[in-house]
Amino acid sequence: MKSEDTHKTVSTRKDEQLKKHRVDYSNQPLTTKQGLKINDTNNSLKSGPRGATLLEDFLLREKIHNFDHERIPERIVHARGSGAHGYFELYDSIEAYSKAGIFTDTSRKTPVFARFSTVAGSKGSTDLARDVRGFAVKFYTEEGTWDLVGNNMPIFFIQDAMKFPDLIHSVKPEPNNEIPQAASAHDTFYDFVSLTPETLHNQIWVMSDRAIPRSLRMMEGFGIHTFRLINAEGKAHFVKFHWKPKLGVHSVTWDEAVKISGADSDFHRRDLWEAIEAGHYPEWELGLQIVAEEDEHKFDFDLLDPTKLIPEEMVAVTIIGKMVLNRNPENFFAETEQVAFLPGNIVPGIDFTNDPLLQGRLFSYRDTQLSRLGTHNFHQIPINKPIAEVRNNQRDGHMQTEIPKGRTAYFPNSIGGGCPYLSTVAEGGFDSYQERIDAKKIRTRSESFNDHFSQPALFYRSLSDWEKEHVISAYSFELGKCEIEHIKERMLYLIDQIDSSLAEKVAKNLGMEVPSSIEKPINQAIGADADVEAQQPTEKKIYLDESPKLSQAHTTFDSIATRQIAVLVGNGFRMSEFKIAKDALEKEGAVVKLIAPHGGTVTCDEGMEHQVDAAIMTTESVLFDALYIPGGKPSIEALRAQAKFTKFVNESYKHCKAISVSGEAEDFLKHTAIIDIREDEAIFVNENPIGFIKAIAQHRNWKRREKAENIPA
Ligand code: HDD
Repeated sequence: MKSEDTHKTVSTRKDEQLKKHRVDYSNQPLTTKQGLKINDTNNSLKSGPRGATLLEDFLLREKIHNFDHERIPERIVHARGSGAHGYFELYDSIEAYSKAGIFTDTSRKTPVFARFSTVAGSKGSTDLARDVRGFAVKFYTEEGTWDLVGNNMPIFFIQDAMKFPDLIHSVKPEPNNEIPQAASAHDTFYDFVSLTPETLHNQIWVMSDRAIPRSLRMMEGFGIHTFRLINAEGKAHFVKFHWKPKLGVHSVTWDEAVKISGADSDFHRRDLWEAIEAGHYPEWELGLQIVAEEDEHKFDFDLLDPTKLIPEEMVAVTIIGKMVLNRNPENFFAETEQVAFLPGNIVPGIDFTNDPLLQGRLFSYRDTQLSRLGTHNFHQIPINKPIAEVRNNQRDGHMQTEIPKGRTAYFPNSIGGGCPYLSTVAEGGFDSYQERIDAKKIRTRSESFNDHFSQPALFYRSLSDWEKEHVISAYSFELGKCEIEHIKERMLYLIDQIDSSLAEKVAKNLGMEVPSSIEKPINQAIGADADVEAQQPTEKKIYLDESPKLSQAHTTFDSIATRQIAVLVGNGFRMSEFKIAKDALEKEGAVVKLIAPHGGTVTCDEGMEHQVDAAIMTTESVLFDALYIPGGKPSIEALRAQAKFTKFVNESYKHCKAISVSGEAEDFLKHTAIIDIREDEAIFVNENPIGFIKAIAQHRNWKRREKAENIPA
């Protein structure tokens, strides 16, 4: 195993390729685009010092012209995103299932570029929107680029790509006034959802904590669709791809999400960037759920239906390798903005299925890059360039940056010696899986896709009590923001089909009754989907009582690495106490930050000056995972003198975070809203840091939540 440090400097083939495109301007003269050195870039060329600017001024024109064209259209969805470079490493060959080099060669370190995103918001919107997160990984494999373009939820809203524009138009800001930004809580979205019951499964996931992750590094990823793996004999297996984060799956509360959006709308982007810069490289293991072709129809749901997951308790996830992200991009636009993911990018050993959502995606992604990146030659942009050699007869067009030699650009040819030539399957030539098809051409939806309620119900049943409470609050918030009564009624009617206790609680918060039936929309011409009553299953299927893997209560709680610990101090804080806590926390990989009444430095009781990480007026408790306050009388007096420190403590308590205090800081706690200092499992008074560390690893003390809810912070 290489050390973490070596990982950072490992030069992968992709990195070598990118290096050729990097430009370094340090110690270099300023020039025009033609390389002409410039002696004034502050003043335009004029007819006299107070005269009009001359058309002749090519320096002015070039500078302004470039500026005028700096922006490209943002992604139609997933516009807000953050990316990083890294690699993928295979633990053991899975040649029984796939012949792909990435899945058979354990000696490889395949370079990757991953981009995480929200879906609905614009490029500059907040990271903490309640939303699905995109989880896209580009593998630069030796046999060609493979893109696994997934999300942090294992299912999707709709079953057929034909409905994607409708889904997105409903969730995006409303077209008349472009309100609300990066939020699903509005009438048009719930109008669509309530008329389209297939959305309900993904919808309830969005109501869960999965939609407000603590960190991009603490979320799962899913390929969602069932794909195929093909082995060297041409035998196929169905597969679903899973990414499992090393740090576990953790989220913030909605109250925090709202406040983080104000305090630091780049919270996730900054967290990813800083973790990589600090050498805490995020890791995910890649897992597979494999299903034999002959078992395709043994499930209570259709494997081709992207609104269904295969519970891990029914088909276990086999871990086969890991992805490590160890390098931040050099330039956001060149890399993170220009990267183009295409679900159609596959390599021999991996193939598609007939999932109708996937089939439509195979068109959309290539197509959209044309309006985003402006040319079909986008594969030549450094971040998109494969490490496998590209040689074909596809020529010309905007921004062709290569100079293909020779007279021929067609196949077959004899003048060019028949080159570039074809490869047999044995030589690595791609060969589509030969699926037998015997069917009528028909525009319809398979009946096997019809059950829209069993899996949302399974999801809800599988959640812990605190997760269920969050779902109830989320529905109440989202529907509470809707203004049109019949939309809320239809939603309550549908939620009732998922779980009647859930519907009742949401209805109570809305001040409404759960309807026992609903009126059909006035205009029946809007399509069969709109007839939600007709889509009710005769009976909800219960193929599992619960699927514990769906709940975040069963995730990993064994590390405090990269957790941000706020330490509140003023001048005169007690160094001996602080040192014990700091050393213990940092030994476990946590990041300790000093927050003081002012910026600059604070002096401890031993006379040493300490750099302040944030003045209290520039920060908020929601940006931290836990709180420690050392003693020292003058320090505590300074904290008590500024109300925001008390708010900081109250809020940390409200959000169920671990809190540790020593010395006189106990008195400070007594002046806050915390009432049960000695009874709370995650509050520590003058204790050694072991318990505090364990409590931070638990992420939150949800047992406190009832008391915490009443804290007016
Ligand atoms: Fe999509 C971007 C994920 C269905 C059309 N999608 C995009 C991105 C992710 C996903 C992560 C951002 C990639 C990046 O970081 O650049 N999309 C999904 C998943 C889906 C899905 C997991 C269902 C399982 N998408 C989907 C459908 C369509 C699209 C059905 C169209 C028929 N998606 C697009 C797009 C985007 C896109 C419009 C916008 C920017 C881009 O492709 O490059 O083509």
